[in-house]
Amino acid sequence: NDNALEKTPLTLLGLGAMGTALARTWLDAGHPLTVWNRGPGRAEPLAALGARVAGSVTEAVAASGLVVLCLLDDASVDETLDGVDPTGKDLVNLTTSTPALARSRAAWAHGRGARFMDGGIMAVPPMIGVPASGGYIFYSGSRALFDAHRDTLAVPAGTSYVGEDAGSAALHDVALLSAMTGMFGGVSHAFALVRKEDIEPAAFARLLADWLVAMVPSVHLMASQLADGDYTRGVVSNLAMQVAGSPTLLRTAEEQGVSTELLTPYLSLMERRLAQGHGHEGTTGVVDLLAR
Ligand code: FVH
Repeated sequence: NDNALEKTPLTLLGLGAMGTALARTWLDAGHPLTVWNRGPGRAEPLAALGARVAGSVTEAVAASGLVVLCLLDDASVDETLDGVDPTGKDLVNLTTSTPALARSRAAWAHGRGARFMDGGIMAVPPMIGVPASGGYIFYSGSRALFDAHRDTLAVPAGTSYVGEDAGSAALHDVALLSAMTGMFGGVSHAFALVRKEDIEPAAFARLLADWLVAMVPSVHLMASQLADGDYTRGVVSNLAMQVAGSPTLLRTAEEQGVSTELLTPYLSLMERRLAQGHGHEGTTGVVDLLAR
């Protein structure tokens, strides 16, 4: 196991921006590393650092007990694993995936005598191998695999094991990425509003970042309301007031010549919740409207 003095050998399939960053940390930490990439050219810099370059996926998988995948998407994982015999291997897929596909991949691996974990990387490549960056990776699936390799897996980034359900890491990952997507949507709209004015982007960015940081703690209030079902507790800005302010947001966009397409979906949900008689709540009830 990873606590042994010898560093655990491992194989990495996929040497894109993220795969290369991961590989460098394992090589720096002294792990014997076998790498494979579909296209040419990506492995050479790693070979110069001591990586062994496999000529095929089959050769790469055969080289180590622990096999990590970091490919573009689910289709590339399916293509890469097609025809591979994973018997006796510990497979860790760090490619961004859906929960359902992570579960079916776990079933596929178990059916062939392999252990499987899915992972969701909460970091961008420059954060890999930099503990102070706060980057980490969600893992779920075989607890035995996680326990056996936790030291090796902790080399590139912090680890957060979120359960035996192989789909759990992907669900956590995608939930956080979805929140980030909404945030970037709001940020894009804000920059579009001020773009044609005499407002310095860097100065505006500072205001924007500070405002978003000030608003972030509201997620904890939302969580506690969801936990006990009381959506009125602790509300400081009620839904009725927020919906009354919506036309101002929309009219300002029109005045500035900016599309409202990023704003209207969320504002429409707030209006629906208000129409159902929840004006005294905050916006937590939107979560219930989204659940199908
Ligand atoms: N980079 C990031 O900021 C994010 C941070 C959070 C996690 N994501 C996920 O990490 C996975 C890999 O992302 P990446 O940044 O390494 O992506 P690329 O640099 O575009 O490299 C893609 C690699 O996948 C290989 N590949 C693509 N298609 C296939 C295929 N059909 N069969 C086999 N390999 C394939 C590609 O190979 P090549 O083009 O060099 O031949 C690269 O090695 C990803 O899930 C992110 O969501 C990154």
